[in-house]
Amino acid sequence: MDKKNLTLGEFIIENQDSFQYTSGELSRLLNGLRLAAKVVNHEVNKAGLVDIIGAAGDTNIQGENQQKLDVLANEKFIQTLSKREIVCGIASEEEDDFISINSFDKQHQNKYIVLIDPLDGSSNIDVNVSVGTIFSIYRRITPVGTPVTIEDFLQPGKNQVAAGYIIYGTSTMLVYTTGDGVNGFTLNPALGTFYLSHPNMEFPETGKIYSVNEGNYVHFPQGVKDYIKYCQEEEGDRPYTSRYIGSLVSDFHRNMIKGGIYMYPKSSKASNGKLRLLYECNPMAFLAEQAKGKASNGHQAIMEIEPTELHERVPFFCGSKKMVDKAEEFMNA
Ligand code: AHM
Ligand code: MG
Repeated sequence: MDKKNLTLGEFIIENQDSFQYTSGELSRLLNGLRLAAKVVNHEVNKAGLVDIIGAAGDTNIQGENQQKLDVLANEKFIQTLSKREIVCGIASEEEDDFISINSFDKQHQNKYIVLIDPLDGSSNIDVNVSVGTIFSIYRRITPVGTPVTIEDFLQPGKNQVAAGYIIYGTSTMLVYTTGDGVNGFTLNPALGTFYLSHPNMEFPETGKIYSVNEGNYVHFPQGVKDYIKYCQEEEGDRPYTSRYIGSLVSDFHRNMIKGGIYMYPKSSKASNGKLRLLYECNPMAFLAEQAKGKASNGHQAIMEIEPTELHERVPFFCGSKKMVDKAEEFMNA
C-alpha cells in the first residue's frame, strides 16, 4: 500500500501497537488534537476576513465578544482535550496555573498530561505569516484516583510519550512523534482530512541555515556572538544563509526539511532567553531527537533538564546535529 495515501486516522490505528501504553488511549488523544487543529485552522484562515483580530474582550460589529486568536485556540484545545476521558491535566501558555480535569463519574481515572502552546508566534497573525500549535504529552506520575498535582507537569522532557506541532502555513500540517520517528500529515482543506505527506522526517546531519533574532546580537553572550560570526565567515560551505520567521514552529519546520539551526540564546536582557521549557522547547526537542537532530540549552540536552516551574524559560539551540554541536563548542570555549 502506498503509505502516502494513508489518512492520519488510518496511520494512528496502523501504528498504535508501537506505542508502549494502551493503544486506544493514544488514538483518542491524537484524535482530540486533530479535531481541535481543524477548528483552529478554520479560524486562523478567516483572520482578516472577519472581525476576529483584535484585543480579547473587545466587541465586534455584531455585538459579540471578540476574541484574540490565541485565546480562542486555547479554548478550543482545552475544550476538546477535556472531553475525551483520557486527559487528567492541561497546562497552557495562556493559563497561569495548570487545569485539573475530572470527568464527573471517573474519579481522577484519566492518565495523560498535556502541555500546550495553543498558538505560538501569534504576533505573526496580523501580518499573514505562519503560526503554530505545540503540544507535549506525559503520563501522570501521581497515582490514578487522586487529583493531579504540579509534580505531574514538572517532568523532564525525556519522560514525554508523544509531542508534536501543527503549522498553519501555506498548507496546514500536523507533525508528531510517539518516540518512533517523526511523521508529517498535510490537511486537505476540501475534505477536512490529514494525509501522510512527510513520512519519517529527518533533519539533514548538517545544513546551511541559521535562525536567530540578530537584533539582540549586542546582548548575546560572547560564545553566541562568536558562533554567529562563524556562520557568516567565508570558508568551506560558509557563509550560511540567515532565515528567521519569528515563529518557532515555522523556523523549526523549515530547518528540519532543509537543514539548519534555530537559536534563542540567553541575553543580558533575558537571563534564560524567551522560550518556555515545558510547552515550547521540550516538545520541539523530542521531535528533533526523533528526527536525528539535537536540542540543547548550550550546555545540556533540553530533555535532561529537571523543570522547577510551569512557565520557566530556557535558552534554546535546536536543529541539525552537527550545527548544534558546533554552536555548543563555541559556547563552552
Ligand atoms: P510567543 O509564545 O509569545 O508567541 O513567543 C514565542 C515566539 C517564537 O515562536 C519565536 O521563535 C519567538 O517568540 C520570536 O521572538 P522574538 O520576536 O523575540 O525574536
Ligand atoms: Mg509560544
